[in-house]
Amino acid sequence: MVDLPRRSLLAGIAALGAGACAKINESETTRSLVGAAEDGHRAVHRALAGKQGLVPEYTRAERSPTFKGNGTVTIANPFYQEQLAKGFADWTLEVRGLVETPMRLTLADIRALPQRTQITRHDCVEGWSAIGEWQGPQLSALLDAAKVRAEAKFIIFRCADVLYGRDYYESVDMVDAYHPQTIIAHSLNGEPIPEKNGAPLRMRIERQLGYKHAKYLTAIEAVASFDNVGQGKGGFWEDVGGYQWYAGI
Ligand SMILES: Nc1nc2c(c(=O)[nH]1)N[C@H]1C(S)=C(S)[C@@H](COP(=O)(O)O)O[C@H]1N2
Ligand SMILES: [Mo]
Repeated sequence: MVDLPRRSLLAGIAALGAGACAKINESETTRSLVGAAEDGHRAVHRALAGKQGLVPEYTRAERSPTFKGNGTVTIANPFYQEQLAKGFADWTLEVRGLVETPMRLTLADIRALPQRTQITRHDCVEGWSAIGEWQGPQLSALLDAAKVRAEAKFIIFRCADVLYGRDYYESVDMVDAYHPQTIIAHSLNGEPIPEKNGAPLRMRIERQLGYKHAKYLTAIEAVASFDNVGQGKGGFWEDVGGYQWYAGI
């Protein structure tokens, strides 16, 4: 594990350049992943939406007055509460697994990266939606800086909360991981993300349903399969509730 100072992370991203994203999106890995999709819905959705299709973005006036908290809304653990009280000064996000350069980033590192702001609609399978303005770096920037290995097929999101006795986690394929609207958000409606919505960092994966948007993010892990991850279905609700792993909208 290397604790990369901010400068080397930024230099790494600059060295890879804007072309790195396009290169990965057009790679054989991505094409064969899409071609080999077992799930019919996923294959059709990918074909219709196109690999880089963007979901609609809204105006500030269209934002919901409140953004509901769902699932875990508070974390009892003393370290979390201490960090919450002091603005997450010692919180870190680890990038690990099948990457050439594992990294550990502070919130300051995350805020210093190029930022994307997007006003999008969150859809929960429980039957509610909310529109919010999210800000943070694209996940693709971190993955490019960490240099994901060719054998990696999925990105796992590890979280700080335990729900019904199990660690919450989620995962996406490389198409969603490198999607331009997939960001690691640190702010909601111009303020640091509140505790109920996943402080200090939560995923926004805009072409997927609500349960994929992992809150209380602690680590991002590149893997080749779900064999040794949770119960093997790629996510908390997939493991315990029989939810679909591919939750494309
Ligand atoms: N770590 C973690 N992430 C999570 C959940 C959770 O309980 N824990 N709930 C999921 C569900 S079902 C939804 S709809 C959204 C809710 O996000 P919100 O609390 O900001 O509304 O977070 C998702 N991500
Ligand atoms: Mo949800």
